[in-house]
Amino acid sequence: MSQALRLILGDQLSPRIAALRDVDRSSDTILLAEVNAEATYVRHHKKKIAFVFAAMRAFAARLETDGFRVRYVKLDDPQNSGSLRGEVERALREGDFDEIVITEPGEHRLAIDMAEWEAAFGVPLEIREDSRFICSHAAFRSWAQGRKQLRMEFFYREMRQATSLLMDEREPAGGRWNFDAENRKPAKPDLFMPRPPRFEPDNETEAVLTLVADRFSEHFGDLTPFWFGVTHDHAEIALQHFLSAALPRFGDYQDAMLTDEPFLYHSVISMYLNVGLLDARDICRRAEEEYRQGRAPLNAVEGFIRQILGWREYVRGIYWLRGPHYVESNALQAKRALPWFYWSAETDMACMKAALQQTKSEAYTHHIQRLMVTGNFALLAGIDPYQVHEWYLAVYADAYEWVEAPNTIGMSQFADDGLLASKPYAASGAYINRMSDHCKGCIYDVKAKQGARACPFNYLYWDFLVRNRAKLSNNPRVAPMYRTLDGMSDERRAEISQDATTFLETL
Ligand code: FAD
Ligand code: DLZ
Ligand code: SF4
Repeated sequence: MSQALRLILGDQLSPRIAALRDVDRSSDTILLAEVNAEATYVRHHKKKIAFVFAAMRAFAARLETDGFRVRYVKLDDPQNSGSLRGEVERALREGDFDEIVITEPGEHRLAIDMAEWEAAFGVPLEIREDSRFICSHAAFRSWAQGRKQLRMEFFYREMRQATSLLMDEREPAGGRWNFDAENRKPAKPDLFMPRPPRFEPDNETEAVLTLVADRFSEHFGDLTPFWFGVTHDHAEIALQHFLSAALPRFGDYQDAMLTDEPFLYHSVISMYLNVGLLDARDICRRAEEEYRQGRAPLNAVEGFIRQILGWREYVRGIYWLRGPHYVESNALQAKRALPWFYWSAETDMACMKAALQQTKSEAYTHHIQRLMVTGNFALLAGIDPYQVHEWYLAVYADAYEWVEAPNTIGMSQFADDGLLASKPYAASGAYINRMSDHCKGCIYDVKAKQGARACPFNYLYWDFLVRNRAKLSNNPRVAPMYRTLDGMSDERRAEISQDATTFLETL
């Protein structure tokens, strides 16, 4: 009888994962391995490592309860070879397998390594497509083929039609594809805040926390309090809480920021979804049901579904389409080193401090904090996009390269020359002031344009446009800003350059 070794990665914890299709309980072995190589390819946030290990252990226990044969390798197993390749090799040596079955990984780094395994081990290797994604590689390639621009909005409309999500016959529900124009309200601190459910660590999770504290003490981030769910049941509670308590206002306050409310009306499910504790199709269908049952308005439900059916599927398509060198893109030739305060959170800029402190304590910030605060600052300051990419990959509990890299390199840093974004997401302090309560507690003056007290985002914004004129001035969406810049006096332009130089030298 043939015996298969089925490898499940730390972000593939779904009972319906492709590698488990046709699994034979009596002969096959399912391998999960906590390995140093995966915990350190960037210095992941301690909470992220603890989350992945604890969720892996919980999933392995569930598989065992369901009668599967599981080979689970803990990080502190004395025999642990330290890498996935090493653990597969060791399992093959110690067992009698005539086949390896895996689901494609979420990163070029591992995909390149795994493609060599069949030859290296002399055992047939089957690599299955990851069917958790709604858009297959072939479907994305065929959508992208022959298009000059790969805009998310058009991809998203086709996904709506292909899945029938939020469709009334052949028309989009409510007569429009996109309700974003209604989704830009600043939040007030006195609003009811739904806040995500917090879960007490069980004994196994406590053991993981001890292990991570011991082995990864040098890594970034606060390990405790650890409140993430680690099972499918926990993730389901978090999703249900979001659907009933937060989704109705998700649209309205999607872009808002408040210093003391890290989560606002966001779902805080990306870490669960990305490791397989939740399913993208299921989430979208259930969000639609909230609208159909009259429990959530269309602007909220459409905005939410667009993030998952649109953005999430789209960035994954781009990642695999553009290949392993995409992360090295640097269209704006930005060379400055990542400032140390990205790790320490020691900065006087109140908006940056809030986002960075929250990153350190929660391994989470919401999209606008990532894009318009930490990402915007790195863009304006001309930070090397590869260093920005490594930072985002390390610090968030939901970060895997297939989703992080296009968001950072493309959407946030414009390093792919506009493949993803039709214009750079660059903004002065006025945007942050409009969407948040940060500026009133800041030592900088958001209204001041010049001098030591002026908000750094203000002069950095114009200096960014000056530095990147050759690349950006012909972009029709940026051209109006160049007209404003060109209307400024020489003296004003000199002040901008002086303020920016003085500030950037302090980084
Ligand atoms: P919500 O705001 O509630 O959105 C719902 C879901 O939609 C999210 O859980 C997520 O699955 C999906 N989603 C929303 N926006 C995006 C997007 N732009 N791309 C892909 N999926 C999206 N998301 C990650 O999952 N992992 C990352 O490593 C990651 N890195 C990012 C880096 C940068 C620079 C930026 C600008 C964005 C990044 N995002 C990333 C996208 C987004 O910020 C997070 O998905 C979101 O903040 C997660 O919080 P939430 O679950 O509360 O999301
Ligand atoms: C993120 C992560 C971590 C921290 N540790 C492990 C691990 O020990 N074993 C494992 O199989 N996977 C881990 N992962 C997830 C992988 O890094 C992830 O599968 C790849 O980055 C591809 O997305
Ligand atoms: Fe941020 Fe500028 Fe506002 Fe300070 S004044 S919080 S630096 S936008």
